[in-house]
Amino acid sequence: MMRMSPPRSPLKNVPRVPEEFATRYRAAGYWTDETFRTFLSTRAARYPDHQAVVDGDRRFSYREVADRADRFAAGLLGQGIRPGDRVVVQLPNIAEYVWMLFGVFRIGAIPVFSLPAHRHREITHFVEKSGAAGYLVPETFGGFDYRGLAREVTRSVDHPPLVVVVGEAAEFVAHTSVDGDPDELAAVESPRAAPEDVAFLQLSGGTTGVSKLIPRTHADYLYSVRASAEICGVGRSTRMLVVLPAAHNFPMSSPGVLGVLHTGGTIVMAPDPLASTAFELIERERITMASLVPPLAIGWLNAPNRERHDLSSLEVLQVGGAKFSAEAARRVREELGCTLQQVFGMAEGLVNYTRLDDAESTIVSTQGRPISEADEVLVVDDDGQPVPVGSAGHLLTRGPYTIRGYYDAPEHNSASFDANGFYRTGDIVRVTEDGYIVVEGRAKDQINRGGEKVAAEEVENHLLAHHAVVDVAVVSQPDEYLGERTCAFVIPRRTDDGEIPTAVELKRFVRGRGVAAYKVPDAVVFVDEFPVTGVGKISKTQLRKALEDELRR
Ligand code: OOB
Repeated sequence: MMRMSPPRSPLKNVPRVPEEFATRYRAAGYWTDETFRTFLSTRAARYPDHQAVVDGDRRFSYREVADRADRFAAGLLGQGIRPGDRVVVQLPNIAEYVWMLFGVFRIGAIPVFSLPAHRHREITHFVEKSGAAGYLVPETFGGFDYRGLAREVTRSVDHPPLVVVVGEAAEFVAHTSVDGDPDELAAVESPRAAPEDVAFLQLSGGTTGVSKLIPRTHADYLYSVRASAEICGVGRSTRMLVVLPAAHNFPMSSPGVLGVLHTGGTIVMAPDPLASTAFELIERERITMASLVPPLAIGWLNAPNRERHDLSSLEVLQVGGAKFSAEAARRVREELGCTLQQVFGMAEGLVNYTRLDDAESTIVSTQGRPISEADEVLVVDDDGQPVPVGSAGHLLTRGPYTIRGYYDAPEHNSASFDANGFYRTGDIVRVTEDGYIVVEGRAKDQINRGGEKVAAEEVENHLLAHHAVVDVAVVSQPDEYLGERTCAFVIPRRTDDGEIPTAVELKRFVRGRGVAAYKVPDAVVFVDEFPVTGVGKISKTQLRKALEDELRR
């Protein structure tokens, strides 16, 4: 099939770390010359026969994974993907994820990460915004046809990317392979891989209509990977179960897939997030470590069949992405017999961990402290003034692996970063005397649905597109299982005979717009008007309070 290549252009408007800081980060050894281009091949040289990836009955050594990455890289080149091209990666937790990702890195192309839950609307945005030349999808996964999605995406963009479907990939590699023609790969080694260049674009949880893309560099990200691996004690004997979507920042690098591969350990892909699946894998694969969002951790704690499995190999359970209650946190050591590690991080950079040897009281009641002594943390009031130690305020941060701005979003950046380059996280925290962070709440207009972030504005825009919606405000509502769920307050337009749409109809409408299922509002409440603030803006605080009062009743 003929394919129109997108006009090739380098990434534009990538905010950079000022040279003064870069010099400091290099001098301190945070930033090194390593890049993702050679990351896998150096590990393969160091641990050739060690098991790198397990996926069901399939087991791959470091050498095998690196060889497949090279062949895939050559295949991509053969199909016209070039250094600097963006490639949207939408793969589930399968072994192919690892070598396809490193195949993209190998030729100096730039992955754009997306989640298996994303649909037409989101993927189209990522392809267009990044100017992607490639798009990697599974054939089907979890009963969903990604080939159909890819067809829809290619039809709606001006410059359709090359679609690579896993499952067809074997054939794809075979007929484009450079087995016996390594020159093709060698040719792209020549442009120097610059460690301070953008390595990939990661997704932000988002607070606006569409997700912003986060430009992470080789140097900044690899620093967070190395330091995380050390803090979390991973090494050759680590066997990590990957339950959360592998492309999310937490399972990717905190210390995640990359931290484990960095140190020669083994990653085991979980095909689904069910507790029963995880328990079987922990027992069979002698898993030592896993990372979960709070609802999944609570699911493990409450699973009726847990006693039937031998979970004794499990040493560390990481929980993060959303607030883990102290009550649930306390149960981890008592009931699962392993050490809990709380992880409070963000794709924009800053990651905090409780340390494995912290006192149990610190582990259960805080969200940890920053990775690096060079992470700068500010807690300020609404006027930007620092609050006294121990008081709650807005968390701002700057450091060797925190971005200075989103990709190509100058306006958004001027609101999200202060004049000194500090990132406004939108989180309300307090910092204890000994430097541990406790997350108290959130100022950003986002719903944290069990770790999945939903930008209120994005859902509001979808609802506003419905002819019978006059106005809408999306807020969080406390939920026993998810922590928070989404509730849309809607002012409906009545038809001539006084009819208004139903909640089911509006939910179906949002889903029909081609968005990830987790963005469909959990509840829809029809109202005649919204409460307003003193200056006449919709008061989301009052709406949230109304929901809480209702729940209490
Ligand atoms: C992780 O990354 P994102 O980018 O999906 O979300 C970041 C936001 C934070 O700003 C905060 O609002 C929330 O998620 N969050 C937590 C939390 N961990 C993240 N809120 C309360 N307690 C926690 N432990 O979610 C992420 C990235 C790397 C490692 C871990 C999580």
